Amino acid sequence: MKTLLITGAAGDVGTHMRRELAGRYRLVLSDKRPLKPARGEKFIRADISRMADALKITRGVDAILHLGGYSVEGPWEGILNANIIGCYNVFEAARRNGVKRILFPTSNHATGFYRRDEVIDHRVYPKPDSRYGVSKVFGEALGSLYADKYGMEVFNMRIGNVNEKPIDKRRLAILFTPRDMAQLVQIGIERPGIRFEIVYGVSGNKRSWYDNANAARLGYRPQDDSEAFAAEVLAREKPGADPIAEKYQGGTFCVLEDVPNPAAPKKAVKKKKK
Ligand code: 15L
Repeated sequence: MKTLLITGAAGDVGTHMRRELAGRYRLVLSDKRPLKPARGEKFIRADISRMADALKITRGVDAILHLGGYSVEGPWEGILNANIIGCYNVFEAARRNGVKRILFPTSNHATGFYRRDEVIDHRVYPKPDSRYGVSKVFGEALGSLYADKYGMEVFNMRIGNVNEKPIDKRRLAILFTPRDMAQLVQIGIERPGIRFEIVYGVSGNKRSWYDNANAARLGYRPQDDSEAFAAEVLAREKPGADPIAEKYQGGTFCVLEDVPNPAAPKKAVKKKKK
């Protein structure tokens, strides 16, 4: 059984992947937040913005699912530390520790400034919609360098929205159910001959704005389609959304400056003295 490191394992997507991949891989988990490992899992608390930590977590693993990082638009410093420095540290530590295969969850926000009436494939030039999107383009470029220069095997998934159901109209196009993600992740780990690939991490959504032929070529057969929820989602969609957000695939990321960081470690709340 292969050993898979999941960084950012305490987050939502990490939690889904732990459940979906349990029993298929020996799971090594890391996060800067605390996490209670289940039976058979190993947890290492680590801050990937420190190279020593990145070296520690990548030792002795067969593949890495690098979920750790800042996952929304936010202040540059947070993105810089987690998604530029942290991402570099994970790739570099993997190289030094002889780990060849990295699965990099890039994002739909790496191409978020393509219009919703366009269909794009894996060969389009990036058009990030946010600092966060730029950091994902950085990760894709870093993976390209490490594949070409050091022979690493890099599987980039431009992830949509990981959820069981679509939460709004935009997500009808980019829903990515946990079981479809687990299928794509397994292709990324198991498929022989990967050097550098970009695929879209989305379910088989009827309203998709991606031509995901590259994922299909590699064997991806999504089981889910957001269409089953379309009527219900559209009925509750409020009119009058921002016209820029409506026009582009990245939605509100195209206009927002800052949203709360879902991965921020919780601050200890001091109890008031009575
Ligand atoms: C992303 O890249 C984010 O990581 C996730 O939190 C969602 O916001 C998703 O995109 C989305 O576009 O819905």
